[in-house]
Amino acid sequence: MGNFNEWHDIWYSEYCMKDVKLSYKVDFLLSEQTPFQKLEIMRNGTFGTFMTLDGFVQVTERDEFIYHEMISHVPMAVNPDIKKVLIIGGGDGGAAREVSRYGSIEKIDMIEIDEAVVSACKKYIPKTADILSSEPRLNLKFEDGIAFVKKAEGKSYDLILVDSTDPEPDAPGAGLFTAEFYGDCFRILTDDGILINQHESAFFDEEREDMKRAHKMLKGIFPIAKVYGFNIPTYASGYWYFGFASKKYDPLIDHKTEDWEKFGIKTNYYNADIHKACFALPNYVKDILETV
Ligand code: AG3
Repeated sequence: MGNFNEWHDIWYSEYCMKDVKLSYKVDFLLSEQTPFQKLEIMRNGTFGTFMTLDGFVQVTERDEFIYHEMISHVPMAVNPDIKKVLIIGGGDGGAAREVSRYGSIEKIDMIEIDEAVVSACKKYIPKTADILSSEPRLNLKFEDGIAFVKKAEGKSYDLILVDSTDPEPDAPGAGLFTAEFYGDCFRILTDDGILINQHESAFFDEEREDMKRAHKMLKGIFPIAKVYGFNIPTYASGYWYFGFASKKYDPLIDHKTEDWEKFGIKTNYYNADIHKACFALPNYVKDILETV
């Protein structure tokens, strides 16, 4: 008789298309229906502990640094004087952790709709979530980000990071991919303001449509609206994008390499060459974005 565990296994699969999936051999740590979404925490030998929301991987211990460095250091290297930061979503804490590394940032308001995400990440993924208990400049509120930006004061933030889920119908992320929401972000950003948003991906059909829609809306609202990419193994196709929208800064013309180096922040993915390169887009992506 062999060891029983060698004779069965449990796999989590995420579908990229109806006929394409990415699977991980897992142990389940948590499976919960919150008031907003299905929250699951699993463990995989290669990627470590990871969280899915409504069946989509959000954060894994192994590759989260890529996403969180890219969402925060790119805007900080364009405007190193950013003082007031707003994070919408980001319940795992990874974005908050990266912006907290700047001693020059004075306040970080974080608006997460789902308290259960924060509790689960504090328990299972302290690598990203520990900061949520220890950072004095952080004001974490559990409320709807859409309602928050609607009532926030004009020109009150230098940087907004929209660290959202996908815009699946009726999911909490859907309202964060609307012209109304981006319009409110524009209003509450200072004249130096920058908006970075989770911008989906260009390869598979569904994400491509979401990406086009987001780009079209941002281009209609902000004088500067670009997208930049990064390699992330656990999101469908392995390559994902952020939007960079601002009132006056161009992410390449206004890239302040030396000022950023002075912060002395050690990174594992982001650097000045990556900053320049990530805005270079393959032709098929240029074509997609030009048609909007
Ligand atoms: N937020 C979600 C990124 C997109 C995931 N989508 C997907 N896998 N289809 C990431 C949260 C990290 N703080």
